[in-house]
Amino acid sequence: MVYKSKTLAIQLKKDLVSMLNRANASHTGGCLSCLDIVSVLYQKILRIKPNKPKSANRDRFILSKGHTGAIIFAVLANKGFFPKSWLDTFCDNEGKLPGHIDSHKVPGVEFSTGSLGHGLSVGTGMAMSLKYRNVKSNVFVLLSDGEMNTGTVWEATMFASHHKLNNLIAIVDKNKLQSFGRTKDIVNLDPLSRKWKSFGWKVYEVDGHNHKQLNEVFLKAKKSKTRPVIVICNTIKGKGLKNMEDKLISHYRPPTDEEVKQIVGEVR
Ligand SMILES: Cc1ncc(C[n+]2csc(CCOP(=O)(O)OP(=O)(O)O)c2C)c(N)n1
Repeated sequence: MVYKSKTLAIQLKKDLVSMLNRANASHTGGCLSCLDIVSVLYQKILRIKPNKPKSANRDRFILSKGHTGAIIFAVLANKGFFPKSWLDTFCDNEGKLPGHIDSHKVPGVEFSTGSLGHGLSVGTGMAMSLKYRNVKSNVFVLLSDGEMNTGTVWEATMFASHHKLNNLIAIVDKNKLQSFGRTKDIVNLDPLSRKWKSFGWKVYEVDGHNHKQLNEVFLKAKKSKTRPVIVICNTIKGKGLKNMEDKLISHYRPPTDEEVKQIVGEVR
């Protein structure tokens, strides 16, 4: 079965490498590790409308790992939230799209992030407010593994299970690398799944590049009756660029002209 989200993923990869190369920007690795997750969410799961980005019953998506805003800008442009030409202004001084994700400037962005560790707390508040108002929407928060070294993540984790926020779905892009090394060497998170279970969450673990698994797990997560859900996605930092896969340099280095040519499939 061919998933339409795979077609979107191919386009996103082309747009992403072009954007990062043109802007000479970093965070290639962290964008590529969550590209498949983002493709499945935006193609198959999130209830959102480009012509009504603020509709009351929309699903909310928060990118807690805000340094990888480029991948969300690429998907929002492809979904029609704003013209694709905006992608050519990514990171420009007077451009439409800043380096980190920004809800004040970009239609379809739910919350500005970049200082790591805050997205889950904000998502928890949103989920609680939706429940109080009896709005049947889900809140999805995409976190990086490195940001779980931050204490606020664990406060939100306790709070959400205490309040039985079954409309909250956290997703971890577990690419196992952060800015200065391997997550296991900096502050080890494992056994991650057991930690979240002990905090009262329903936990799923999947291959974060497998669209079938991602689609199925998100559909299951939306049906949770009493508990918040976390989907731990095992991913590869720099996925899809041979010289970057599982390499620390992918955190910093933009795609080269040669890599863009390979991915886009045409001479620029
Ligand atoms: C509070 C905070 N401290 C430091 C940084 C600088 N910083 C940017 S990305 C990053 C870590 C990247 O690793 P990870 O969080 O695992 O993200 P990914 O590998 O998915 O890119 C850091 C420390 C930040 N953005 N926020």
